[in-house]
Amino acid sequence: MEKKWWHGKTAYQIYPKSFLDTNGDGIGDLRGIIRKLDYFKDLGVEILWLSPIYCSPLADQGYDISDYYGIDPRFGTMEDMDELLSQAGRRGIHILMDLVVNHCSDEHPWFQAACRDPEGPYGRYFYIVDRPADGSLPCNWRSAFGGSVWSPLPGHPDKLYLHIFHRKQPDLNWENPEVRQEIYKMVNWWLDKGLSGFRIDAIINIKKHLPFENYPADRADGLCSIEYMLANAHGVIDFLDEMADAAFRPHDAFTAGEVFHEKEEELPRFIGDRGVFSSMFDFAETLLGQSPLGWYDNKPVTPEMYKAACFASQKRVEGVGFLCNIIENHDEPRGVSHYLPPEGRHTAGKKLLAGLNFMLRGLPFLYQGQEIGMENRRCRSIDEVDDISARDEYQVALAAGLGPEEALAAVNRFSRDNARTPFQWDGTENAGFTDGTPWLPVNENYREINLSAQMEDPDSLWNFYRALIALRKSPTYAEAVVYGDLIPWLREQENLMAYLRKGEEKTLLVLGNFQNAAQTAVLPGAVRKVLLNNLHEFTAEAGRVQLEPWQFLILEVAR
Ligand code: TEU
Ligand code: CA
Repeated sequence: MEKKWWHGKTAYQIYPKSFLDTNGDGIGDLRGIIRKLDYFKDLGVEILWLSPIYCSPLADQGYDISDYYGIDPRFGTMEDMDELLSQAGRRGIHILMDLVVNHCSDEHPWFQAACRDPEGPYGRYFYIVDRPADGSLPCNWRSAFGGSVWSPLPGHPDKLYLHIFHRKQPDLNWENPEVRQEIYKMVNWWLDKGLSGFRIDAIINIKKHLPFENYPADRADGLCSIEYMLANAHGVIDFLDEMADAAFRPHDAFTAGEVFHEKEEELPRFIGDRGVFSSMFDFAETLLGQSPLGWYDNKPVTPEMYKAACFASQKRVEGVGFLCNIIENHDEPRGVSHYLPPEGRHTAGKKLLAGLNFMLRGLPFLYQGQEIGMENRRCRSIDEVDDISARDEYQVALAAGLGPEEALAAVNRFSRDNARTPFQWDGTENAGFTDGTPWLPVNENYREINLSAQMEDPDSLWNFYRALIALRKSPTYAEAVVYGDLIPWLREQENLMAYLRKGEEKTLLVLGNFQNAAQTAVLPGAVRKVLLNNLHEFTAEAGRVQLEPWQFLILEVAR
């Protein structure tokens, strides 16, 4: 596999709205990110992905863009962005933006022009159809945030437009070459500015299987998940290859695709040596336990499920490319609340989850607040919920016959707000996030969980992440951590997740006792060195290691 500049780095996703507010309006901003660049330098993070900061009505928190060339004034100005790029560059930090081109905002001038003249050139930028005379819909696909993907075109009750996400997010018509050229022009404009690349939003959705047709309904609403259409759609790679040639490859940009439901045989074309992307996220773990019926029907994730999913993903990309490994992102519940059972939700358990994920082969991608173990937020009423997805899932649960309390419980487990509460900088009012009123309330636990306390505590989760990042860069072990083969170890031993990372010279054994009871594990060779331990105990004798509840170890072992 060809070596790339980003392979050995650690990446981090910033959710700007909740990162740091510097002007008291309760909304995180670019100046807040600039102010904290030394924080990332100190932590060892070298790639930052910013969730969208473009001009947007924020109907879906910026994933609805009304001007791809502008910074939303709530986040700052283009001067701030330029300063962020240059200040980051000075520190060796690469900046990625979010590329949201499956759809734009209904307030984008393209869509406004399409509404004025659906038969004109901008009408062809979208999927606009005549409403069937019998009042039916062109197809029964369900939008990601509930209801049909079809809504009436404003000003034209006889026409409908397609939106896979919210009705304020009309899908761009990638079949139209003019649309594609406009997008590539914009991507090049940003890359020329000094951006290192993009995280690419919801990209599998750009290729629709046409003509529009129904699939079997999968819920009582008579609609079906978009997945059925995606399974039938072919050719997304051709669009992406064109975009890579037109923009990514000439800039040697780093790109991480948000890819779901890819076709197995297309994997090398996604992330192989001449792939359309540098990498893509591994969502196998986040999809565990998910029910087609809705959040209310989701099943808990067990350690055995987690282990199996991680190893299966590793196997799939073996010899193909690098995945971006995540515990959480802005669409997911907090990983420590989701993957750890209640009896494991303490610092030792959080370190175990951190280490097991971080040491997988691939690019570790931390999410804002993960490094201090931020947890889910509990809402007492649906009125406290901001997330449009959670509000829809609440209705889905009610429609399925759940009572309001059960429906709220489901929403609290999976709401995207869980990951979007303000970053907990310190124990002062509003966790040091803002002097004003935060746009989304700070998690009530900020006095116990905050960065300032963890920076002072050598045994904190934060210092553990720092040690993991340092190990990934250490001259002695980097080769094994970054490029070493991943070989599952004692795979059948229940609630033990263990693997070898076999490099050219060093072999590491990663061990996690994913349960609230001790167990022992057979060693593959003599222990040379304990590189990381989330507890103080360490007992190895007669070729076995004793593991305390929730113990996590990285050992250098003889080959
Ligand atoms: O998420 C995409 C998304 O929600 C889907 O890909 C979905 O998770 C998948 O189909 C599961 O089967 C991205 C952003 O991360 C999210 O915040 C946005 O709301 C969404 O796109 C729309 O831009
Ligand atoms: Ca602000």
